[in-house]
Amino acid sequence: MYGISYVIFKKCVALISALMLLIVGMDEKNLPSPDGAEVISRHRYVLEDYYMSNQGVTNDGTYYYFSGKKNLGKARMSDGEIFLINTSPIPKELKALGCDHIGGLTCYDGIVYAAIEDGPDYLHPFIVLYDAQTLKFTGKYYELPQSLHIEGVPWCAFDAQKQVIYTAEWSNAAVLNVFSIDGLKLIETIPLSEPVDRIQGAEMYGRKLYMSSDEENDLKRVFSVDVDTGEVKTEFTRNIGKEFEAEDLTVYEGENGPVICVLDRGARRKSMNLTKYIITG
Ligand SMILES: [Ca+2]
Repeated sequence: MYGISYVIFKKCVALISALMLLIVGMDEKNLPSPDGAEVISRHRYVLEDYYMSNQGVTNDGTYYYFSGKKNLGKARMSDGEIFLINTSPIPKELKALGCDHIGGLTCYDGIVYAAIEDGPDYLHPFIVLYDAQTLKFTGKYYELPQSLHIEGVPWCAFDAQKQVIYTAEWSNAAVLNVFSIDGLKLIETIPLSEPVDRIQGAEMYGRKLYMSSDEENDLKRVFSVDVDTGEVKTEFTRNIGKEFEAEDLTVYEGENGPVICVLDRGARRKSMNLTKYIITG
């Protein structure tokens, strides 16, 4: 039996959560429509869930994996509910180097790969591996070349076909960095047809790397890079507004092509939206 104080506490949290969701829902009831895409659903996260989900997102077809700045969360894709968390995922050796920020996530074959950086000088960019089932640290991490990540490592994305991981610089990235899965060794860099700025996260679908940009205007576009040619394209324009902070994205196979799920931090900085888009051209 739960104690009466625990039951009251849980009921209070549920009430505060419902009120916050109501306020955010009213705040955001007239969001502009995207160009070149259609919104198919939006899931909001507040309170504890906000701290588990305000940076990164990836999926394995059954579960979403989220990162907060210092946390990890796992949710069912069927209802979006976070049911498993890890509130101390950064390995202590990396904390000792000043690493205090988990960014974008990607996953493959039961492993969640997290981009983790230090600050304010960004001397130690890492990719850290977690067990997707438990969210526990696997004991494996790899330091990336600092010369390729002078403003940290904001995201990483797995290419299952080539068995490589991509990263890029935060500001006006001119190339994609391509790392082997075995030991995260730099294989090559792919020149981009045009620079991409303030990319918060990315994920592969087909031969395209989809990217979420936190550009400093209202557009908050989703770009793609053809990883075989480096050709950059605007996939769609979200028009979400500059009061939102665009974060990572993830992509899964829908009935008629990719479903692109983009994380945004709300205008009050107290809620997250995971918005699903389908591309309409
Ligand atoms: Ca991602």
